[in-house]
Amino acid sequence: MHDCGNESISLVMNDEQVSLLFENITVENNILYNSYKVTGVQIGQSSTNTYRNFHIRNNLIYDDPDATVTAPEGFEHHSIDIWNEGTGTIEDINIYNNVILYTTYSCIEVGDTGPMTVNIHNNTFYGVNLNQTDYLALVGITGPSANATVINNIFYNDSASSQNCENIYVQYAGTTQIEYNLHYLVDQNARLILIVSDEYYLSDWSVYLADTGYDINSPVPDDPLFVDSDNGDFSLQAGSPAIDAGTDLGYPFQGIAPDIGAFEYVP
Ligand SMILES: [Ca+2]
Repeated sequence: MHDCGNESISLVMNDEQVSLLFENITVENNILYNSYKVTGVQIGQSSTNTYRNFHIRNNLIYDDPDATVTAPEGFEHHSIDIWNEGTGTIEDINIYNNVILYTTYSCIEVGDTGPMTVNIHNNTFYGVNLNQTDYLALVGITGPSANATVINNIFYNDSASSQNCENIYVQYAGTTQIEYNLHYLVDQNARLILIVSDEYYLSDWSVYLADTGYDINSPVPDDPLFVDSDNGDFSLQAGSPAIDAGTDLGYPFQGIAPDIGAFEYVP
């Protein structure tokens, strides 16, 4: 699915006069690219509905890294956008085993004011569109009532230090859990993490762990060693620091422990 005029996949119930239950949705095994607003999946509402038990998995979502077009009309151009402007609950939203490439604003945003529970697990985030001048982050948790877990993900960030596109931005101190992720910055001077207004660079790695309690069990940032990222192969080479470095979240795995990222290394 590609070059859509708005979102590729939109899971939105809005402006209803009654409170509805929207549940048990799976979006899997899609290739989604180059859309006008949200390239991958949008999940949102501005009312009193309850959303629960969504699974967004095994999708490849990407934009053209060389595109010069910015989403117009003030749109934020996310790869996956989850927002709750209402008072209903968006809960048990599970985003895992996806590969998201060359985002133009953020790979995933969890935003707006309503309550949300979102699990971001075992995804591979790779690269940004370097022609853009405004980014959120690879993953942005920007809702004051967002309850997110960000675990077992690879962040391969090639943005320049001048672009302020960190791997993770958490706007409000709260209940976000960040663990067992493998971070990598091509530009070692780029901003790694932004928590509320505290920014951390690679040289601050141990300070970041001590200050926030995030990523304490994550490997030291390093190149994940993809097999052939130039040709779209984001599986892991032997010797990758992502192999057996994750934590068991209940998904199948090889070897002594789960790997970090979307693909388990098979010897
Ligand atoms: Ca493993």
